[in-house]
Amino acid sequence: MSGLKSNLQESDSEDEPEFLQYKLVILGDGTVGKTSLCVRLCESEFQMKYKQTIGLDFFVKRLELPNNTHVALQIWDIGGQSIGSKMLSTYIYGADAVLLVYDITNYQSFVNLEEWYQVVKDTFKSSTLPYIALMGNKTDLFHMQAVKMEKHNAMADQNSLYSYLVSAKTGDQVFNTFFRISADLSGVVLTTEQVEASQPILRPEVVNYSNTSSHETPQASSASNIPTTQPQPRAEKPQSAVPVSKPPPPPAPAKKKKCLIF
Ligand SMILES: Nc1nc2c(ncn2[C@@H]2O[C@H](COP(=O)(O)OP(=O)(O)OP(=O)(O)O)[C@@H](O)[C@H]2O)c(=O)[nH]1
Ligand SMILES: [Mg+2]
Repeated sequence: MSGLKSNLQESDSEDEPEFLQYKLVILGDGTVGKTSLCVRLCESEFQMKYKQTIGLDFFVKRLELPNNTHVALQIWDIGGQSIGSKMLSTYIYGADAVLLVYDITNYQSFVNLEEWYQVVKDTFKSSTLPYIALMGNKTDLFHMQAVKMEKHNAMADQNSLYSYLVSAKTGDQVFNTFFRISADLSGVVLTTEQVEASQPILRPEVVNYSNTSSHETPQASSASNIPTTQPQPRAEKPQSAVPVSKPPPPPAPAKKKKCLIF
């Protein structure tokens, strides 16, 4: 009996590792780079060739946070064609976090996030919404930016969304964004140094643009969307510490879940 008691006391100890699991759902139009983000995060790779996700795909990413906290992210990569599917709400159901991803060079993919976001709100109805982030991908194509940062920031602010800019191609901000999301979900407070240290060193890649396919150089949806002025100061720093805009208040009580997939 005393052995049991001491074991219980030990498991409450601060030094004891904690294993947590979260369901993270990635939504957004086709070709915005959802699968590429998952592959970059989980396999440290990037494919130029587009392979459409039919239905959905799964990825698992394990991260170690400070304070001996181990997180397993169970990532649901939803195909962009699922927007009209009756299954979509089922996929979103029970998510701890939802990433609304758009392509910064494709204005329509940003506009269409309203529709994806609406499905999330409809799925959770009156219950508390999960952690939701607005994520602009393809920052390596910043020179072809079609979504003004004012628009990005306005959507994030108006809906109290977390806000990130990443590049699945170069890997810029990918790992530390997911590191930060994991910490936010777990209630672990990170210093800027810890976030920056979490980003692996990225090897520069020489790109032969004469061989690039249409997917590598998507066109801005209309000339009027191409920014004519410099982005706002905070928007000019997509390479800096994530998130790019002031985060909304922390999501309703950080959910701690015992992990089943370690
Ligand atoms: N330049 C650039 N291209 C990218 C980036 N991320 C993805 N791509 C390219 O964009 C295309 C679409 O990427 P996917 O990851 O398959 O897009 P998806 O959102 O999963 O698309 P669906 O499966 O149809 O929903 C591919 O050709 C990728 O190589 C990026 O950060 N930069
Ligand atoms: Mg995909």
